[in-house]
This record gives sequence, C-alpha cells and structure tokens, in this order.
Amino acid sequence: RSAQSASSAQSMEQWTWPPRYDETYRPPAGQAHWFPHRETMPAEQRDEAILARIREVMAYAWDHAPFYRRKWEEAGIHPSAIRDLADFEKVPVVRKEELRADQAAHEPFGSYLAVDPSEVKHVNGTSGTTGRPTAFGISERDWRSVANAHARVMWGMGIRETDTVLVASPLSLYWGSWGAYTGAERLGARVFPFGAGTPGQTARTVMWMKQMGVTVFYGTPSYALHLAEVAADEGVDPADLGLRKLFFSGEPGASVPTIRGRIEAAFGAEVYDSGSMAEVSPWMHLGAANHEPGVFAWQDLVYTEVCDPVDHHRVDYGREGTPVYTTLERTSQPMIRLLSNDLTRWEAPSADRGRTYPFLPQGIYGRIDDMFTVRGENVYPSAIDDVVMAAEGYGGEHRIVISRKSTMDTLAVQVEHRGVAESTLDGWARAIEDKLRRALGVGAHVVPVEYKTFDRTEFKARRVIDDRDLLRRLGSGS
Ligand code: 8LH
Repeated sequence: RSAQSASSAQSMEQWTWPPRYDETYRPPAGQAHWFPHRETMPAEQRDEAILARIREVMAYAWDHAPFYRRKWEEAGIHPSAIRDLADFEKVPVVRKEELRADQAAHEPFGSYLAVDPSEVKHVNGTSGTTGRPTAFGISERDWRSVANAHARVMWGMGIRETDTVLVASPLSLYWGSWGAYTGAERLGARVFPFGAGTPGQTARTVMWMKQMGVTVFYGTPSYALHLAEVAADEGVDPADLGLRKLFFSGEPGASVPTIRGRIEAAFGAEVYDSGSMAEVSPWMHLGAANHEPGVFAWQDLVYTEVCDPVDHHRVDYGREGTPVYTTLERTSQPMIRLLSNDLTRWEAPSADRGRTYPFLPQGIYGRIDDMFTVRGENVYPSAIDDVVMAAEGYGGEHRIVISRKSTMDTLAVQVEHRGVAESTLDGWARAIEDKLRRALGVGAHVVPVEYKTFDRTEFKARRVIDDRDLLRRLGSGS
C-alpha cells in the first residue's frame, strides 16, 4: 500500500518540498483543471501525501522557527510523533494574538520567521485598525508559490490569459489585492491594478473599466455592489461594462444567496467566492471552481480542518465549525494550525463535484466574534444581510443595531429604501420584520431610512453597531 501511495505522491504534478514550480507551465485553454491529477485524485491518496508533507513542514518549522519549537515543547509534541492525520489534531492551535505578541517581542517579523531576514523580499501586513499591526515577511520562494497557487485556483474559475483582470481592492498592505495580482499575472492574463479606497476613485473605475475592456473583477462583495450603484449614477448600466466573471474574498457575500444574486443580476456575470486569511496565503486555497455558491478546500495547498471552536478537534463532515489552517507551501512564515475563529460547514469530498476536495457549501458565513445572541438566539450578520437585501425597494445599505433595554437585548435594523411610496413604508418594514423573524427565530425592529443615509465601503463592510459594548464599557468604568 505504501509503495502505491508513494508512486501516487510522485505523480502529483509539481509536488515538492520546498515548493518549486515550473513557471512556464500553463494547461491548454480548453482544460478545466490546472493540475488534473492533483485536483481529482482520490482524497485518501492525497491525504497520504499531505501527511508526509505535514511532517516535513513541522520538522522544518521545528528547526527554523523558535516560536514553534517553544510552543510544541511546552505541549510535549515532536514532529516525529505525527503518524497520521488524527495525531495532527493534537498539535495546539496558533492564535492571532500569539503571533502579534511574538512579533512585538521579536521585531519585525516574529520568531516564527523561518528564513534569514535577508530573504524577506516582500512585506504585507494587517491594517492595524484594531490593535498592533502584524507584518507578513514573504520570501521570493513563497511569493512564487502563492502566485502559482492563485493562478491555479483562478484557472479553475475559468479565467484565461485572454482576460483583463481588474484588482479593485486597496493595493497597499492588504495581501488580498496582491494575491489576486500575482495570480492573474502568473496565469498570463492582463492585470489592471486600479485599486480602491481613494476619494472619487469608484467613478473613475467605471470609466476605466469601459476603456480597458475589463472582463474579470476582483474585490469585496460590498464594493462590487457599490460600484454597480455608482455606475448607474454615472448613467452606465453595470451589465454593459462587459464583465464575464467576478471573484471575491475578504468578507461573506459571494456565497450569501441574496448578495450573490444582486451582483449577478447587476453585472450579468458569474460570481465566484474565495478567500481565507492573509496569514495563510495562498488565501485562495478556499476557492470556487464551479459557478455555484460555496468553496473547495484545496487541501494540497493549505490543509484546512473545520474544528470544534473549543477543543480544536475536527468536526464530522456535515457539521459546523471553525477553520484551522496549515500552510503546506510556505517557508518564510509557515502557519501550522492557525485558528481562524470564522464559521463554516463542510461536506465530504465527492468526485461528482469535479474536484475531490472537501466542500464548504455556504463558504465562510461569519466570524465567531461577530455572531451575537439576542434573547438566546445566535444571530449572524450575514443572515440579516441575506434577508434585507432581498427586499424590493432595498436602497443599498443597512445597519444592524443591538442595544439593551433594561435587561433585554433588542435588535433593530435600519434599512435604506428607494422607490417605496411614503404611504406604504410602514407595511414595507413590517414585511421585512416577518421575514427576519422567520429566518432568525427572533424578532427585529426594522426602521426605514432614506436612500444614501449610510456610507458605502470600498473594502470590507462593517454593518453591526453593538450598543451593549458601549454600555459594558461604561459599566465597568474602563
Ligand atoms: C471571508 C472571506 C470569504 C476572507 N467569505 N469571509 O481576501 C482574503 C484574505 C487576504 C483576507 O481577507 O485576509 P484578512 O484581511 O487577513 O482577513 C481574513 C478574514 O476575512 C477571515 O478571517 C474572514 O473573517 C474574512 N474573509 N475571505 C467570508 N470569502
């Protein structure tokens, strides 16, 4: 059996440690898979190759990254003790706070940097709006593996060298933009890095899209909807912009039925979801390949386990949990069991889907931190988005306000309306309330507000206002 698995691992296209890709390789345009064998092989065979790789990655981290050696010594775990994927579940998870603290103690890249600092050729990072920013120190080798991985997933989305890919998210520290950029470039497409986030940029984006014959859009779902709105304001029907496809990451949306439907309808183009976390770039290892909601977990790029949020063991297929990620191609800042604190549900690999990876049918639908509890019911903001954005006369933005009245938490949703007659507004709001009650199992108060009351976002939307936090802070005097 092991001889068979060894030959199978050998025949996996360009599967080496450390990673090394043939940069001239590109499949024939009519071929659906970039690496047909690797993407369609029996999942159990791939898992054997992944186990061997995990052992290599762990041994590498043990030798080169003091952070991991310290952490595993404390936990009494040595890389050689990982004999199967069940053993791997015993490896303690890494939390983002640990990475931040480690970087503060070992500036600038942390003691989880596993290459000589002189090998760091690219720096990206978090924006640091909520705490100390984290720097991503990326070696040239890692930059190339990310480019190759992203090209491969984008190929799966049907993007080809004849496409012009608009990168419409901030081209600064945000790795999302650069991942899309390098992927498109490696694929041989024309890259158009217009970015996003500066005043007046969106109207100019519309103009440039027409002039450049952009066929593929990358950005956040909120921004695509904003772009459609601005195009209409400029007298341009977004469906006339000529897009074939839009692919997304950064926030829930592309797998949320209403949001997805609004984007498809506005642009008359296909929608693809992708994205995990910048730390585990290639972040597109959670990526769609078929034109349907949901994403595959491309396990041979980043090994993804959907885990119980408390004990960090894998949950059964069919169940909900939080993704825990292990990079299989990173040598500069390898991530081994990074805890995401996001929420998803996964399904077992099935050859019927055209790729034998586990499948996340609703994508990532929220962060555990963003989930709130109102009168005992857990509520995800994306479930509210799904309902209110489906309402006829929805004006394009809304805010979710949670507050506390005496001892009871209350939920209000302020929804912009457009084209709803004043005299029917009350009924309009009550109808949305009915739908929310059915979807959430809890009552919400809907407050209609004027069109364009709220700011639009060029990046990731923040729609939840939690007054209880304020009350808690005031109460504790901090
Ligand atoms: C998502 C999704 C998604 C990310 N559906 N939630 O763009 C991908 C990478 C570069 C990115 O956004 O990384 P960043 O800035 O570290 O944020 C990661 C978080 O963003 C992640 O934990 C999720 O909460 C969210 N996210 N892609 C739903 N397709």
